[in-house]
Amino acid sequence: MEKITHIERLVIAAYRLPFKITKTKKGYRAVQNSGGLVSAILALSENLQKTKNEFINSKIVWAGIGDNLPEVTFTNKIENEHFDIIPVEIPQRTNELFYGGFCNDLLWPLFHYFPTYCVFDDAYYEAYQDANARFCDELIKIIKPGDFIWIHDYQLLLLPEMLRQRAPDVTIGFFLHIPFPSFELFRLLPREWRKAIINGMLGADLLGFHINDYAQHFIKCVKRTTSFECRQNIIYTHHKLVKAEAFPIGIDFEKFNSACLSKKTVTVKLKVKKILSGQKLIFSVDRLDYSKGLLSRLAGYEVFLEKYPQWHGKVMFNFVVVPSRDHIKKYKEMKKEIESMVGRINGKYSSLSWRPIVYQYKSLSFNELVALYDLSDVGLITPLRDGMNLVAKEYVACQVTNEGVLILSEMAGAADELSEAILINPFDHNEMAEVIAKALTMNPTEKHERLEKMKHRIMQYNVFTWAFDFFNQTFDIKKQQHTMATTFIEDVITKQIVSDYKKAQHRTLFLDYDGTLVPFAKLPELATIHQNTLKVIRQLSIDQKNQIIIISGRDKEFLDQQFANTNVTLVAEHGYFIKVAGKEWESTIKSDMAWKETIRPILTEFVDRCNGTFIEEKTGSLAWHYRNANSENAKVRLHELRDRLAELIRHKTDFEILEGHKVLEIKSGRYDKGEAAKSLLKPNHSDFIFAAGDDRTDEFLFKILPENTYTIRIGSSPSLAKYNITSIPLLLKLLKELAASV
Ligand code: GDG
Repeated sequence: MEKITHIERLVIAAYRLPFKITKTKKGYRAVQNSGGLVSAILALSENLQKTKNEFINSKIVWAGIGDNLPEVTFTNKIENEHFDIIPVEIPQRTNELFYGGFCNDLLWPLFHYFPTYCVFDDAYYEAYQDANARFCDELIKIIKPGDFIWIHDYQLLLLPEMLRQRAPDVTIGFFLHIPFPSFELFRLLPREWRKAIINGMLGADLLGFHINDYAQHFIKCVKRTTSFECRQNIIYTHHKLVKAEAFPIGIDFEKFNSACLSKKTVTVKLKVKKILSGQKLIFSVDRLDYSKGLLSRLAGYEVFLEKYPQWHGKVMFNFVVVPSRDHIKKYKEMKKEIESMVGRINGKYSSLSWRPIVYQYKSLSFNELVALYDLSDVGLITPLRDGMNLVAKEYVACQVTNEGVLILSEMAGAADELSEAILINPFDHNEMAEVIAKALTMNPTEKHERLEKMKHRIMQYNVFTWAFDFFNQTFDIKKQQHTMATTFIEDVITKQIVSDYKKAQHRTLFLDYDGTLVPFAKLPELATIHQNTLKVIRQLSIDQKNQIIIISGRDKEFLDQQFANTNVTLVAEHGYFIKVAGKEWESTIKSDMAWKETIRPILTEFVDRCNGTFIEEKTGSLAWHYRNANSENAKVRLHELRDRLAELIRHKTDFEILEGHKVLEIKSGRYDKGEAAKSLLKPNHSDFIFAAGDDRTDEFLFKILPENTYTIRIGSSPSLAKYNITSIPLLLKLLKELAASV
């Protein structure tokens, strides 16, 4: 598959259109909205136009809900210089239950760690499904081959899979702008909703989160909700790979930075300076929301006023709250509480000539915002939980004429990149008071050094890098999907294999044992080889042109019993031991097995805690089998065990975890089936190579074999193997055909 270097058309799907739609004489006209996502995509579109960038070949399409939708239909063309707009119509009542209900009464508080604010209502969920389906219906009408669909945020978690069902080949990226919570929070959702959300998201090719913690939380939720394999950041769903990755959203650094010196901003700054008349300025701006920590911030500032009377009359806190959702009861109450607290603090500390807090409940113009960022001595940004927080980044970009200090909550995603800010716990009011005092007296050199490092970082990874990084990684995962694609073997391929086999003079066949030649049984020792299968293997192995290699995780004694009196080469314990046909067993490595003493007690503990599981001990490994346990219990324990072992592996390198079918095996880290196969393949010797296996241990084998090998994986999992075959009997049929063909 060739490298994708451009996008034919970018289609954004996000809850709200980036514009309010107004009617004009000529038709409908779109007027720009504000907000984090809109700013980001708008900046991207402007940049593409300005630089005549050919990465995206046509105008960006944006599908979303408009503000006065009843008037707007698809027959009305909506003009806009940046986007082609696709309005999605959702009946008002559905929208209330969907957006006001499921999104803002459930997902928003839950994902921001406010479980007590959550409202669980079946009608909300139905509306959420309905709204996502309506987005899907509209998108399906316009999707063309080559489109890149980029879905945004928690309002549309079901949409990726809905689209995938109806347009299987389309490229879908999804980006979540809020945190993804840990499983402890996520599991509060009813089981059915949880599953639907995870499966819904997994319809995408790439899932983007602000920081790695959120991506890891998501992966953990996938593990606990589905049976899909996850390796590092890749999830192996039934038919494709999906990647979950961190992409910290950036800002248009240049735009903010250069605006500090614009004429309009300078005029605002002069006015503000006059009002300040030498006082230090602390500044914050946020939407009205409980996640932003507004009350806690006021409480911290109050402690500061109490502890540091020397600052009275010398500092002013400009506390700007931008109106948002204030028709909702909880928000209305919060607004009241904020206003009463501001009143109380001002009442307590004000003098005739000084007010400690200047509270504004309004939206600022861009130049006012930039002027206040630049002029302030302290940016006090203390959300209780925030996906990223763009304000913090904008604050840093705007430190141009008066360098200030950023105080930032460690609960904001932005804290990962802005580590030179003063990071605080926003619940700790004493700490907040202390750091305000520290920031107000910080020396200019320290301020400058801290800012420079942060500026450099956000200048490099700006909103454009963010978007292009996302696009490029989507292309990468598409390529990987292609490599791992599941192609079921068909008659024509079988015929080709048989014909190549017949022609060949030196053939090598690698055959895994469990799940490939023999079905799984209740106990490993019961999975013995069937006489008919053995007959085929014998037939194959007596052919002088053939080298038959049974390559298995089993121990050597077991393999000796099963393949007694056959002329096959045996590989036991994933390559720890090899017995070339007609010779004796040899171990391939000399390894120190001291780690077993650490692992054995852990596995014993898990056997005690999970009924039906058992340990199998081999020379080079210890295996925990859970095929006979209740699958729900086993799944939970398996995750715990993986976590425990992962913790140990971080400190040790002498063993590794290998996962097979219903077995987790810990083995010495220096060998695998791939290494064993390499040692058995004579370079350029075989003119026909064939390999069959059923689980991820066989992927090591598939990986190292030459390009022209016929590699086959049993089952439908994505694989490095060229082909998948649905069942063991079908593979045996194929082997029989090979044996009979000469
Ligand atoms: C969500 C996530 C994530 C604010 N007040 C004014 C104003 N703004 C602009 C800011 C900034 C944006 O709005 C706010 O972005 P945040 O990131 O701080 O917060 P959310 O709106 O909650 O955004 C958040 C973000 O999505 C992006 O992924 O970072 O975690 O919750 O750009 O400048 N702009 C103007 N006047 C204002 O009064 N002009």
